[in-house]
Amino acid sequence: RNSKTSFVKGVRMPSVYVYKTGFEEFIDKFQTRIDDVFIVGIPRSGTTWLQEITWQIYNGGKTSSEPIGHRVQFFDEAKYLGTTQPDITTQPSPRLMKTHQPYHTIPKGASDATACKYIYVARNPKDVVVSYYKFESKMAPLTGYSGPFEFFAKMFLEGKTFWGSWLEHVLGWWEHRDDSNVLFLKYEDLKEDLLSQVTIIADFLGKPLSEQVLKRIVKQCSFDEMAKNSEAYWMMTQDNKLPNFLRKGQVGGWKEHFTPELSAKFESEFLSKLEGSGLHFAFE
Ligand code: PPS
Repeated sequence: RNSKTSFVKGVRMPSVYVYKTGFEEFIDKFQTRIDDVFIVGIPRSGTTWLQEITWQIYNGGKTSSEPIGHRVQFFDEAKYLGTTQPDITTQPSPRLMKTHQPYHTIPKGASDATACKYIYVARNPKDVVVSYYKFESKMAPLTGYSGPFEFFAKMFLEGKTFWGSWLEHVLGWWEHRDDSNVLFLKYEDLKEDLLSQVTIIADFLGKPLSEQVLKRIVKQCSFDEMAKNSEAYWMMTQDNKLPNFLRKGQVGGWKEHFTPELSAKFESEFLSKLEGSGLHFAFE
């Protein structure tokens, strides 16, 4: 790994986001508002997709070529010195935000009057690790990774990639799936039937939309349509060598990268530990 790691409340984060800028204090002091919405997921689980869907729901099916990080801000980058995002703390309501924080570090309202909403998206870990590796390899000059996939996968299984263990992250949020302010989604379900998932999201947000607008959002948030607007999904650092958040947008791509041994490790380290939780993933 090329970049430095900092720990924020025990969570492994890229140092550039937190180094000497007090991100931990920022989390402690952050005041949630009742109409805040956090989109949450471990990196590469589909958070950009959910940012775009949520923004369009709030904007009646409009589209925009403004960078997604300006429309739905990246909470974890709020104290990054190089950020081009507006200051989250002074943004008008309703604030839409994206974060990779696990449940235990996410800002929570002190009372019902300040409780906000969380939309969590989980994705099968085999596709996550491939997507994450591809992303981090391109990020190599900044926060990334320049070694082989096998070693990255080992770090991922050990919870040593940024934002920590996939298993703990997903299960930490899964425990709260029935909280009234939490909506737990799966990437594979969005791929399978986007209309029903967008309808569920709009209802959860208290923004019921006409069939016509829902269908428009579904069309506009397909991978191909979003890819046409790819300017909106670059990293916020104005360096065109950095990756676009969109890559392939498929389920099952892991098969091209996994050996049978690695697949068996994912089964024993992660998937067998989901048994009894009621959480299942589709892998193709
Ligand atoms: S990041 O870097 O943490 O913000 O990544 P994140 O946005 O959470 O996840 C990126 C993966 O989501 C895919 N994606 C989509 N899939 C299907 N449809 C749409 N519209 C869509 N938008 C983004 C993106 O391509 C990444 O997955 P991979 O497998 O790398 O393609």
